[in-house]
Amino acid sequence: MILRDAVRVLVNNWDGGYTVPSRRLYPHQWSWDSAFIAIGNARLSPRRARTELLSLFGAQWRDGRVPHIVFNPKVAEAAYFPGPRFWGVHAPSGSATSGIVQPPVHALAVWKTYQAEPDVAFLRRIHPRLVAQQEFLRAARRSAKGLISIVHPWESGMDNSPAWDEPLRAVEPGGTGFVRKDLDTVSSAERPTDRDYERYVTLALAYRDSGYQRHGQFQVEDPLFNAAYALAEHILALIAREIGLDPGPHEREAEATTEAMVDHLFDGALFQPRDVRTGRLISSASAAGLTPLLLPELPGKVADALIDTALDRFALKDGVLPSYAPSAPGFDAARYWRGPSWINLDWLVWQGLKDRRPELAGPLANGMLCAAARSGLREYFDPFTLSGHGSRDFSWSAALVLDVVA
Ligand code: 9YW
Repeated sequence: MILRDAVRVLVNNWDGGYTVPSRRLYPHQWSWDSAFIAIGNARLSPRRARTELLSLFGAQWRDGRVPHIVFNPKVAEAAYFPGPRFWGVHAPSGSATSGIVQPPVHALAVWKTYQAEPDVAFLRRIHPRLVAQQEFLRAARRSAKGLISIVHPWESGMDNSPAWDEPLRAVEPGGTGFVRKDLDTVSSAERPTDRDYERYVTLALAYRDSGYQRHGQFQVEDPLFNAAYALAEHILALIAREIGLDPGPHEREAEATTEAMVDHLFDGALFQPRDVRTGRLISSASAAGLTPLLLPELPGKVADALIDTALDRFALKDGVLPSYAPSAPGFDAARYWRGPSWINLDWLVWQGLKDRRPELAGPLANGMLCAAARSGLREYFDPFTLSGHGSRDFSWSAALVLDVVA
């Protein structure tokens, strides 16, 4: 039943060259969604997974950035806010896109797709694009500490995480006079607040008005983003081997980034974001801080400490993970990235546990399946009751459930 549903969602949300995250709420192509969706599609139709990824990279900018949204020209401007006119920019391919990025989990998706059906021509085609994506991040976003910054909460993929409350306080909200579309579909109790949106808009406009070169008053080194970046280097080394290139530089970059993360973002129990503007770690309780478990180069002691934290503060053994620790101030079981469980975060941590601690990975996989069985393929779930929130028929929930059972 869940599997039939998952296939139905992926088939219905396919738009000919890519998959929309959700028909009503998100009617365009999103960057990290496409990566997760490809991971699920690789189990059904590797060809479709390859098409999804190539279509996203088709909208890559000349500087290597992969925009977080690629707009469908057939969808009305008013269908999503902020739409193509707000961002005001086109990729060299001619597609209207946003100008910010999302966590670079695409190399992982490419590798999973390749493992499902080894197609060397695909690897050769997408490899230079993955390299350019990483080069953009190094050129535009790397600090002296060797870590990559995000310049907008939307770039974290976890828009209103309580981790961003503190750095967002420094942003003078000026962005008003916009009309949100999300509240037509989802209850305001399950979404970011208007106050959040005012700051999101202010930051996006500042970046846009500099031609997407100089960011506004938000610059943070996020553990999930950096884990994705370092894992991408690790995977680029695997891809390089496969297509006869030198894996050495990628291996060194993966190791150096992992080391920089441990040195600068690890607080002894959890990886924390660092506010580059103040130079201080943000003391938070986000499940993003568990995702460095994905990194093969992570020292065993650090991994063990993270697993202890996952057990103590995120109730790892009980099923799905909350996106924010329930005991921490700011937690909200229903509001978007402030506590609900998300299948993509569960899946990333599950990936990090599969080889290290299979006895813990199993219950987490089971938790994801229970949530989907109880409430359907919703966008997010109450981590205690598993009741569903946000949009219905959500693509990455469908895709990653398929991957978990495969
Ligand atoms: C929005 C599409 C995107 C995800 C993000 C999520 C949300 C867009 O939806 O952002 O309008 O709120 O936060 O991670 O990629 O699924």
